[in-house]
Amino acid sequence: MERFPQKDIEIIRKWLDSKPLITIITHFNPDGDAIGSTMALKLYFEALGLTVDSIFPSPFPSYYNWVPNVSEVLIFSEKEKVNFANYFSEDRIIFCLDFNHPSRVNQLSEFLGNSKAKKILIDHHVDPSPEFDLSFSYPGTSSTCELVYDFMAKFGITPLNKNMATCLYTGLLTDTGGFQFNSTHSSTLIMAARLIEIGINPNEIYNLAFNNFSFNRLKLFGYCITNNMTIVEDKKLAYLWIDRNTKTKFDIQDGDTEGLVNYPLKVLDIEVSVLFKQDYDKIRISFRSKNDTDVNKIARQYFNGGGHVNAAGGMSKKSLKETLEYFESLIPSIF
Ligand SMILES: [Mn+2]
Repeated sequence: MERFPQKDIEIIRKWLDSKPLITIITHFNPDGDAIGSTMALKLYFEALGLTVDSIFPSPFPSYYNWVPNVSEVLIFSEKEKVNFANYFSEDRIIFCLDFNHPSRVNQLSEFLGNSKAKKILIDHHVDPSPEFDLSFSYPGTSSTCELVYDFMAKFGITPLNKNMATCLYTGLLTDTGGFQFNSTHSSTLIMAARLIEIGINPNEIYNLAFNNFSFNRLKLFGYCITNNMTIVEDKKLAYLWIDRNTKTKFDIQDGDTEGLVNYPLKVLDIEVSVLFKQDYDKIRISFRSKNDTDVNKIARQYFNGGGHVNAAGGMSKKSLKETLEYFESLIPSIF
């Protein structure tokens, strides 16, 4: 499928002609792709002389504080909620990056849902909701960063600079798990090559994005793998859980459990991994697979979530114990 058809590019060109204010918003708990795509597009539009406000619905993990210009992002807080209405006014163009449904922006979903502004979706999650004025939804693509890169190439006018390229590479690298997932296509690697030609430092970005643990985070991973993991060998499945006490014990930050769900997959014979995290009012669930087990389908059907074939998220309003029991009851039929 041709991405960003020329007729749609011309529509956006027309919308941007009068130099409207631009809002860029991404999903809550922003990851490397959400952060990278937001910052790259912000820098690009600013290079075109436009004024851009970028918004994260919740704080970003501190280990991404090196992403170029990320300190300029407005981070939603309940206390300042009224001020955030301004960023959704009718005269704006709103770019929605790396999510497929207004509910993914949490407390800002009302503002976004009710906004009369033109809304443009650029995303790679399946089944986007229909309310966007322009929807560039390409599931199967490595990352929203790859799509933003394509958009910039089509839109043209100003070349990519090193900061934009660093932002884009961050999302490309993290959403493919270091170019390991099925979503790593030739287009993904060609893009990576172009970004290296622009002058990014892939080794440095890799270390900043992946080799950035605190000692507590490392110990937490070790603890959970040792004490809180069940292996179902005949199903090639492992699942782990983190309760609030464990979080307190290791004094971990939001985002520090990121990546733990991938560890069981390091075992040759494990093909699906699931992580249950006890939050204040719910259990957050992460699914990963390294074969064709469609965890998106499982997350959607049983755990109010979704995502991609090999990586998805869901949640449960039951207790941790009940959620685990429910999951265990499903194992014989879904795996
Ligand atoms: Mn993404």
